[in-house]
Amino acid sequence: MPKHLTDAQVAHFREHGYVFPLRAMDAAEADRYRQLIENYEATIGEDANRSLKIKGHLAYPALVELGRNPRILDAVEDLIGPNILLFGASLFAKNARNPSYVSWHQDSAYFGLTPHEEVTAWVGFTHADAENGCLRVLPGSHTGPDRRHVETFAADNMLAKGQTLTGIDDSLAVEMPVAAGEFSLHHERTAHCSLPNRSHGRRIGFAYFFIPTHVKPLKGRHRATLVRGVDAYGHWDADVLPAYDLDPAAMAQLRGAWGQYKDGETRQVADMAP
Ligand SMILES: O=C(O)CCC(=O)C(=O)O
Repeated sequence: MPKHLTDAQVAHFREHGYVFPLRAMDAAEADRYRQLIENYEATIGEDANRSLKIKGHLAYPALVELGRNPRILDAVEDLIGPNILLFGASLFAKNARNPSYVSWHQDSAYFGLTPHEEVTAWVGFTHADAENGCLRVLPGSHTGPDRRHVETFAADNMLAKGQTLTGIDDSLAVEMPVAAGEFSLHHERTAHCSLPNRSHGRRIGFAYFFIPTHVKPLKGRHRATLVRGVDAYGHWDADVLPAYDLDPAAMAQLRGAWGQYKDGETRQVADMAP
């Protein structure tokens, strides 16, 4: 019997590559996470989107803890089994009345994992809806291969390389609205995007990237954190977790991973030598 999802939700995910909305925490707790992000921005003096990426959760013990939230992990376990690694997390904060958007893309094209069993939990620190630019998915796209992305580096694209899938029929998109404290799940191969925030409020979500322990990196060794069960495979080294807010050792790992990604060392799977 599933732990959080219904049988119908598991079947929906398997067939369509996404499921929502699911409750992780109440709205007041979600608002405390929003405050955390905004306090971080006040401390560093810039938009947190510029730095809380790829391993953004390593900035704060509270963000690592959210990656262990039992309601999120129960739902993830229903899809990928009881032995779970968290290998990354990224902030996606869209300011009010702002042109920033996320183009159609597949996470799998850049995650460099095998086999393809990663599941992303997108957690709303505010509500997200059609007006403020919630996540949109292309149902059934998770069954296809990793497609080549055009790297546009477009100014308002929130993705580091402006990576874009071409030829998607946008009329088939399904919006995934969530309330503050709710989350959605999507498969790494599910094509997804989001439109600009046309509302008067900020839209903030944190995306957590989970894999079963048998999944390994296509190239080299990387770091992850065992968040549930046991790791009988040892494909990953352990993350340097923060002992306190903005712990320099954890921040160095965060910056290293983000730097490697955005400065071009991370290639899309289509461009990787066999
Ligand atoms: O929050 C968004 O608008 C996009 C999120 C995204 O691309 C992801 O969670 O993989």
